[in-house]
Amino acid sequence: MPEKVPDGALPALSVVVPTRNEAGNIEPLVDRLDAALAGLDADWEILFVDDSDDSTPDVVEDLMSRGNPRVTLLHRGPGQRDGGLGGAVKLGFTKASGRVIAVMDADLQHPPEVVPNLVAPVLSGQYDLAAGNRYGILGSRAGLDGPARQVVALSCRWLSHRLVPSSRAIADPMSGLFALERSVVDRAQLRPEGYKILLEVIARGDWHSAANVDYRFDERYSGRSKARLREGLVFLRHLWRLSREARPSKGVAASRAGSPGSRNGPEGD
Ligand SMILES: Nc1nc2c(ncn2[C@@H]2O[C@H](COP(=O)(O)OP(=O)(O)O)[C@@H](O)[C@H]2O)c(=O)[nH]1
Ligand SMILES: [Mg+2]
Repeated sequence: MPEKVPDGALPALSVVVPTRNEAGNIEPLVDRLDAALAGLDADWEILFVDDSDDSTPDVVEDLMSRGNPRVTLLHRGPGQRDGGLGGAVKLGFTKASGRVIAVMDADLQHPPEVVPNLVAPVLSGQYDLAAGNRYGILGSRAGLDGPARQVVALSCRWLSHRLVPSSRAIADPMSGLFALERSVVDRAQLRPEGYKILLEVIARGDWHSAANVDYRFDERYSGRSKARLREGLVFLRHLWRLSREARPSKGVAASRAGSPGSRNGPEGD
């Protein structure tokens, strides 16, 4: 793939990937992102914000030492892992150099091939926030293992839309796949708890218009989910806190991209 990052220039797009023990997923993720973004008319980088105890940082460093110029690693050792997943993404926001920042999981549940569609509405300047949507006509929740987890996911989404009015513009506020203009988080006082960093961004970020981008939520490629029952309780506490500070709905400003004909969204609840 041709090198597009001129010396000294900042990339237009940073892809922030939080990782905890994802050694088996790093190479396929980087390969598929490289292929997916090969046609992007913008420079880009991948920033891994890593809290692993396995060989994930070694795998990333190996890619860097083999000369992949796009890959950057920020490893947090034991005792430095403030905020877990949400804290890692928040740190990624401050360290990423791109004008546009995308966030995605490492385990390939977020197919890298959707990233061009996800970032296009923000790179074009038309929207300042774009969120992946598992609930649209073109989307799918195939990777949510079992009916129980699907019911939990739908209930969390319903609760978010009820308790955090500004989230109603976002069809899937629980998504870990999203992109934003960095001005959305530059001055925001983010206090993420647990896994739902997008909800925190929706509630506290300085965004004005959102696009919902359908995608197929795939099976995890390698390794195991780090989500535990405890995450459910952390989410409820997070939601409760946000609901007490809730700002008005931004529904009027919202529209959709990448999901022609999609009727799924808050109004479909
Ligand atoms: N940096 C960091 N990443 C995490 C942490 N917990 C989970 N992740 C990453 O967040 C993403 C989503 O986690 P995952 O276990 O797949 O959750 P699930 O998709 O809800 O089952 C993956 O890339 C994980 O490696 C954490 O404590 N710190
Ligand atoms: Mg996962």
